[in-house]
Amino acid sequence: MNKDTTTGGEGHQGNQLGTRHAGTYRTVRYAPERYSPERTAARAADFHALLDGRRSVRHFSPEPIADAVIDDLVRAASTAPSGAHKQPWTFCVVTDPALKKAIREAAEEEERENYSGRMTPEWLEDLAPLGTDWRKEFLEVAPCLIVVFKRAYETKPDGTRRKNYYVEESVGLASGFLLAAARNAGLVTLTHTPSPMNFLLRLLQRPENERPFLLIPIGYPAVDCEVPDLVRKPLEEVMVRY
Ligand code: IYR
Repeated sequence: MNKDTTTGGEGHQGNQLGTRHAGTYRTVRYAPERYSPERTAARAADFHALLDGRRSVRHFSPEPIADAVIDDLVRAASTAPSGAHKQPWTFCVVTDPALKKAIREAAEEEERENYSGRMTPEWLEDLAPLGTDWRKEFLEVAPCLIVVFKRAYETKPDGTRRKNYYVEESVGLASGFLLAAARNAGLVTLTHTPSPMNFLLRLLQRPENERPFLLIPIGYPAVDCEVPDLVRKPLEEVMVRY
């Protein structure tokens, strides 16, 4: 985002006089931890190493995850910056086997169509090295599915709508935080995007203002879990210094 939307500041909406309206944040002193240059370098390197060990996993162990752990992962995700601090996301946590099965069946139905015609030959060629196909067994095996919904607007108690801002950016950031939090806890995830995802609105009975954004199976890896031996771009290919 090109603006820091996490802080309060002068409210200007709906008040031409520019006075502070009710709901304007008071400010509090902010002095986050500061480290020595050595500690800073070590922490930066350690965090990179932690995230570099994250892999998208398609082979899960069915071992359950404690509810309190999921709660903290979602709390961590929900700390992400968001447009006007609207936090335009809902994290639906699915552990019920019958619901996971229904989600798998609906996702596989869409994916069967995708792999047998809806995806372009170029797309299929790009996916071939990953070995993915329409089968989504992991949606039933993983102990927990977190379905991230984006909220286009909020409905006030009087029924009027108030729009959210930078919804894609905000929900993308929150989802990234969720993946990083899971990795930090020793859990593995998959960013799964069955397409179209409207069946999730129906199965999870979400309100009109929500649209599915990502489906994230989460758990421990299967004992025989394997991942493609992929290589990440070196720094020179992803960074330009000016
Ligand atoms: N959503 C499909 C296809 C797919 C697309 C991309 I881009 C990937 O990186 C992986 C899969 C599926 O989940 O199989």
